Amino acid sequence: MSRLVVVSNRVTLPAKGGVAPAGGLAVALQAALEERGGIWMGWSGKSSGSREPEPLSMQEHGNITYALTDLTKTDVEEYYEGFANRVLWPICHYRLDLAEYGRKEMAGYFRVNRFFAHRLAPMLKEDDVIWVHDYHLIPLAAELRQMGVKNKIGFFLHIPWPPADVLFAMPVHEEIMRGLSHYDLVGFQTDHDLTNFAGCLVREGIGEASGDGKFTSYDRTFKGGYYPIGIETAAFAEFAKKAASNIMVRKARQSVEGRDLIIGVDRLDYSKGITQRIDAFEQFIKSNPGYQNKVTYLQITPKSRSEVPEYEAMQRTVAEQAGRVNGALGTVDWVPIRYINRSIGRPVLAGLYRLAKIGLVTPLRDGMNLVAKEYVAAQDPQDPGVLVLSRFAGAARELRGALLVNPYDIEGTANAIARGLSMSLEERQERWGRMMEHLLERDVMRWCDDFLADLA
Ligand code: GDG
Repeated sequence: MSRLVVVSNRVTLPAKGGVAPAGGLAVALQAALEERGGIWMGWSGKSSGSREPEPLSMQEHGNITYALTDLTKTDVEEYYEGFANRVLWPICHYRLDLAEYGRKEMAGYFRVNRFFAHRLAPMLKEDDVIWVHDYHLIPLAAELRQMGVKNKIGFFLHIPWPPADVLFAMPVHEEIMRGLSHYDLVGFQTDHDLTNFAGCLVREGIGEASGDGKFTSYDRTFKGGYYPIGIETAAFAEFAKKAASNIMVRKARQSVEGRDLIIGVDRLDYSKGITQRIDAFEQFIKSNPGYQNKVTYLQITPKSRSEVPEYEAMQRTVAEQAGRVNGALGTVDWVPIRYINRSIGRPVLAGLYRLAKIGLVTPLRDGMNLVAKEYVAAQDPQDPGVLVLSRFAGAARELRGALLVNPYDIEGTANAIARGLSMSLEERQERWGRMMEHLLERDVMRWCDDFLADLA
C-alpha cells in the first residue's frame, strides 16, 4: 500500500495519554496514516516576524511524521485571515456581502501555497498518495505539478461549494477553478456541492462534465465526487453513555432538574445561524407560554477567528442578544438561555448532548455539520431526543429523521422546537433509529476509505 501524505492548514498532533480524544476527522486521518505510514504536513499555528523561514519542525510518532511549518506574520494576515477566511469562507457560504477582496491578500494566498509546495516536495516519494484538505490549500496541486510532482493528489473540501453566480463574483475564480483541475480527485460533502461545481465549470465554458464523475478542464481530466464526512459513531455513542457519570454532567443534570434541556453547539461563526436561533427560541417561548420556566436553552459557542472583524463583532452581538432575551423573558428563578462563550471538554459535551431533549442545529449554510451527527450518536436509545436541523446543512441530505427547518424562518423553527418537545416516544425512537443506523454504516472511517479508494 502506498504511503499517505496528508496536507491541511492545521495538523492535529496525537493526544498525549489520558487526554480526551480529538474530533473524528483527526482520528480517521491518524488511523489512515497509521495503516499506511506517512506524513501529515501543515502550519504550526505560529507566526514569526522574520523573512527567512525557519526549518520545518518534524515530529515522529510511530510510522507517522508530523511536519509543521511556521509562517510569517504577513503570510498569516494575507493567506489565512485575509483570503481564506475573508474571501473563500464567506463566498463558499453564499455570503457575497461579507467577502473582502484585496489584491495583496489574494497574492499572499497563492504565495503561501507555493511555499507549502516547496516545503512538501522534497519529502515526497514516487508512489506517495497525497490528500489535501480544505479551502486554504486549493492551489497546492497546481504548485506541486509545476515542480514536476506526478503523484496521485486528491482534494477534499469540508465547506460548501457555491453556485456559479456566487463564485464568479470572486475576482480570482478562474485561478481557483484552474487550481482544482490539477487534482486527480476533487471531493465535496454533498451531491449539491458537486452539482454546483459542475455548474461552475460548464457555465463559462471552462470545462465539461462527462456524466460519469469525470470532468475535463484546462486540458486536464479529473474525477469529482461527494463523500459526506461522518463521525466515529460507535465510539462516540459509548463515550456519551459513560459521560453521564462525569461530575460536570451530573451537576448540569441537577441544575436543569424539572426542565427540558435544548442544546446548541457551534464555533462562533456567522454561518452557524446563532442569532436567528436565539430569535427562534424567544419566539417559541412567546408562542408557547406554557413552556416558561420549563425549558433551558444551553448555547455553547467557543470563540473562533477573533482576529477577523466580522467575528469580533458577532461576539458582542450574540452576547447582547442572549442578555436581552434573558432580561425580557427570565424570572427570579429561571434563566432561559445559558450562554457559554468558550470551549468545554469533549466528555462534558458528549454528556450534555445526551441530556438534551432537543439538539438545535440551524446553520444558514454548512458543509456537513458534525454537531448534528454527534448529537444523534450521543442519545439514549430508550429515550432519544429530537434533532432540529437546518435544511442548509450538508447533514440534512442524510439525516432524514430530523425535523428539518429553514433557519431564516424564525416562526417555523420555533414551531419545530415545540413539535420536538411534545413528540411521542415512539416517533422519537423511530426517527432516531433511522438516523443512527445510517451514521453507524457511514462513519468517518468509511468516509476516509471511500475517498482513498476512489483516489487510488
Ligand atoms: C468544518 C465545516 C464540516 C464545538 N464546540 C466545542 C467542540 N466542538 C466540536 C464539535 C464538532 C466540531 O467542533 C465542529 O464541527 P462542525 O462540523 O460542526 O463545524 P466546523 O468547525 O465549521 O467544521 C463543517 C466539518 O468541517 C468537517 O468536515 O462538518 O461543515 O464547516 O466536532 O463537537 N468540542 C469541544 N468543546 C466545545 O466547546 N470539545
